[in-house]
Amino acid sequence: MGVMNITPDSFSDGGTLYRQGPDLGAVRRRGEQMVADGASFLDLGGESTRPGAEPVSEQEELDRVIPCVEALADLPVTLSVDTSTPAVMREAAARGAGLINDVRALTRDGALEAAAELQLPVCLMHMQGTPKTMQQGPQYDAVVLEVRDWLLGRVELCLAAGLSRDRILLDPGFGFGKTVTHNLALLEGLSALTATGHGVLVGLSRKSLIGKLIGREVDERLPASLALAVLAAERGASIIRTHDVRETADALAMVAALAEPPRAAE
Ligand code: 8Y4
Repeated sequence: MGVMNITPDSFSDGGTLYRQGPDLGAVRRRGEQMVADGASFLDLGGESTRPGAEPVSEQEELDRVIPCVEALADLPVTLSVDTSTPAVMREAAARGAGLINDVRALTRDGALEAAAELQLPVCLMHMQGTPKTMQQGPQYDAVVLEVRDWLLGRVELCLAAGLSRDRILLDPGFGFGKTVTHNLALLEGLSALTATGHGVLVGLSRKSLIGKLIGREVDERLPASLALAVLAAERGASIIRTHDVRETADALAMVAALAEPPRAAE
């Protein structure tokens, strides 16, 4: 899954798809490149969720995301909308989006109902706190179990609202209200999520745990991101969210090739 940030202030990729509004030419080129590089999903986000970021209005989010969905709708890829806002879910779905990626796991007013009505696959991500406050001393007694049980509680609410289980992906939300220790425990315990039978999506690309563990700036985190992607794939993750599609697709192709039965490769 390739990341496309439609925000002026992206810390991870410098806001290159936005200049006083979405730069649709740049969006189209980046989308085509990510598809050529092997993306199965493009994740379009109009809200910055970095620690301390200010919220964006519903109208602003619509103005950022919906033209991009329109600009990319004919590409041979599933368009994912990174949103917690019911109106964005509805408008994006009407223009061909195929996945709702909600870092708030459909907790916003009306989000559960919108997702059920649209019958789109959803990714439910775990976050402790809100983007503004989440990195101020996150605490857990048993992070893996708490994250899993919270997500499974959200799954039950989704099922009760009419979503079908096979369209629900789970994501531990690396970096969202977690210390480095919590993130490492979640990566180590990823099988607790895959064992639920739900597809698991992970986002580790360029994240600050890399900076904290090995002291790399955000633009120097690709090799470490690939190591994490390979580990997550080995531990059963089905979708890897990344800023670097070509490199990640190659790394995952090797994981897949090694998992296949021996054949005459030479
Ligand atoms: C450097 C690189 C600094 C990345 C910060 C970041 C996830 C997600 C994000 C995730 C799902 C981010 C929208 C945060 N992370 N959605 N979204 N899972 N499902 N930060 O892990 O990439 S945005």
